[in-house]
This record gives sequence, C-alpha cells and structure tokens, in this order.
Amino acid sequence: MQMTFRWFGENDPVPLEYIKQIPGMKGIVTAVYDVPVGEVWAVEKIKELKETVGKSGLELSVIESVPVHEDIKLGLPSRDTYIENYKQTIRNIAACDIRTVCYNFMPVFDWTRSSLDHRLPDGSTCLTYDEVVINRMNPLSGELSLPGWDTSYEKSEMEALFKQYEGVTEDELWGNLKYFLEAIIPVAEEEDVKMAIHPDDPPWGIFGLPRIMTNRESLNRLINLYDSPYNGLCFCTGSLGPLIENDLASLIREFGSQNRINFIHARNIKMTGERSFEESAHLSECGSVDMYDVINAVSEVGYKGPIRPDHGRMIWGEEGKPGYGLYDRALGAMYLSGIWEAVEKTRHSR
Ligand SMILES: [Mn+2]
Repeated sequence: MQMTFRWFGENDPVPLEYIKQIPGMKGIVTAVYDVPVGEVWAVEKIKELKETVGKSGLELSVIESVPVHEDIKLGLPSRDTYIENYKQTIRNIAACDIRTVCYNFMPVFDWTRSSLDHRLPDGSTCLTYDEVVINRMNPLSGELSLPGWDTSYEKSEMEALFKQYEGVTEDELWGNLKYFLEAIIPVAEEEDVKMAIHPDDPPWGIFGLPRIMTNRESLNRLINLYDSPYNGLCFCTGSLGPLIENDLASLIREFGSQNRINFIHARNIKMTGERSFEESAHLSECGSVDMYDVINAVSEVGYKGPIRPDHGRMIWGEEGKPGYGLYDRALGAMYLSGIWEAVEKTRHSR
C-alpha cells in the first residue's frame, strides 16, 4: 500500500511541507475546489495542482472527490450533460497521469455529524454522531451547516431538492447509479483511471433521504453493476464500521481478493450507542475498529493502492479544519505504517 494524506489545497492550514515530513508519506489526496459541481475540470487546473504537490516531493495520488451532480443521482433528463462533463473530467485527470478518483453517491449531504468539537476526557476534541441530536435537526431550517455539506444551497433550493428526492426510492437510486457507471466506467477503463466509490457516512439513511452504500450486500451489488476492476470501492473503515454487521476484515478479504478495492480510508470510531459514535484515535484500543485486523487483511489480499488516515481528533492545541488537523492524522499514518511493516515482514518471513 501507498501512504497518502488529504490536503485541501492552498487554503489548507496544513502545508504540504509538513505533510512531507511525516515518515513514509508518499502521496497527496486532493481535488480542484473552485469549479462548480457538474462542470468540467480543465486540464490546466489539474496540471497546476499536480505541479504544486510535486514541488513538495509528494505525488498527487488520488483525486477526492469529483462530485456527482444531484441531477445524476436524481436521474433527471439533464443528467446526460453532466455525465458527459464527468467523462471529460476523467479524461483530463488521466492526461495528468493521475490514476485514482474517489466519489460518492450520497443524496444532498456528504458525511454528517452532530458535533465537530466534542471534548474528550483527555482534552482533545473529536467529531461525533449522536442519533438523538441528528433526529432533532431540521435540514430545511436554513441554519444547519457542517463541513462536507454543500453550503451553497439557499433555503429554498434545499427545500426544492428535498422535494425532488421525495419520491426517489433506494431502488431508483441504484438505477441512477447503474446508469452513471455504464456511462463512465468504459471511459475510466480506456483512460486507466480507477474509480472508487466512498460508502455512505453514516451507513444508514438520514433526514428521510435514501442511502445505498452501507453494507456487504450493497458493496457486492455495486461491483456487479459493472464488472470491471475500474468500478471499485473506497473502503472507509469509519463509514462502514458503525454497522455491527460489517465485519471489516472479512469485507476487505472478500472485495480485495476480487481486485475491487481501489482506495482505503483508515479511521477508528468508538460506538457510544446503537447508532451513535465518536471518531477516536486510530489505535485499536481507542475505538471499536480493530486496526490490526484491518491492515492484516489489506496485506493478505496484496493491496498495492493508496491508503490514508481518515479523520483525526484535534490535539496539542491545534486549530483547523474539523477532522483534518495535522497532528492526530500524522500519528495515525505512523501507526498504520507500523502495523503494515509488522504484518508484511511476518507474512514474507514465513
Ligand atoms: Mn472516509
């Protein structure tokens, strides 16, 4: 596996130079952030980003994400134009020799949390998901704003969007995903760009909106929508982890052995209720995910692709983007590299 780190571009308070100083760090996961959703990313913009990253001595390994326009998820007639744009963006990314693209198919909201600065007993803060708090939230109030959410929607636009999703069943969402994949995967194959769908976070429906990428059955359904290694998964332990039925190591063995894991997010979560959790430090003993089991399975299937520490806590007084501080994610990267070295050496000395 190749160790990578998410970076949010020039506005990220964490400079590339610091990321490069993390031992074993090889690649950057980032995106073009100033193109409206649905429009083509110009080759020049991607090239410029790649050069900026390259100057730090790191490689631009993964684009996360190229967002999917809501009209595609809704299956509206206008989707064809947005799909053509998406294909062109894939071609332009390939022209810059970047080979992995992450995306998700969550309606309206990306990852969702009830608190961004929950204080833990040791004084650090973390992101949490508390079902009771979430159930009290009204996404149509116009007052909710969380990172990961598209804040460009006006209150009226949000209401209209919710109305559009009212009749959309999970099966229809699956149909719209299939339509999208049938159009883009042939281009991804042609251009040698591995697509990696991020599971829904959390892995259940929120605010009455359908969510479909949640468990073994859905991951399996996804890979069967289009049979190609270019139609793969971003295996996010923190997103799949909250569902008790998701045995992470066995899922990695199942889908990794079929060559369908194209990217990995390693995040630990500590369950605090049936559908509530805190995002914890990466160390196994800090949360509900057995990170040794996860990395051992990753090694067992011979995974060669990119992995990144996912969200971290805020520690040592750091301030910045919730979930994306430098320190705790750097600790996570070192811990993951440590497990990796141990399991690989053990496996190859047998
Ligand atoms: Mn993730």
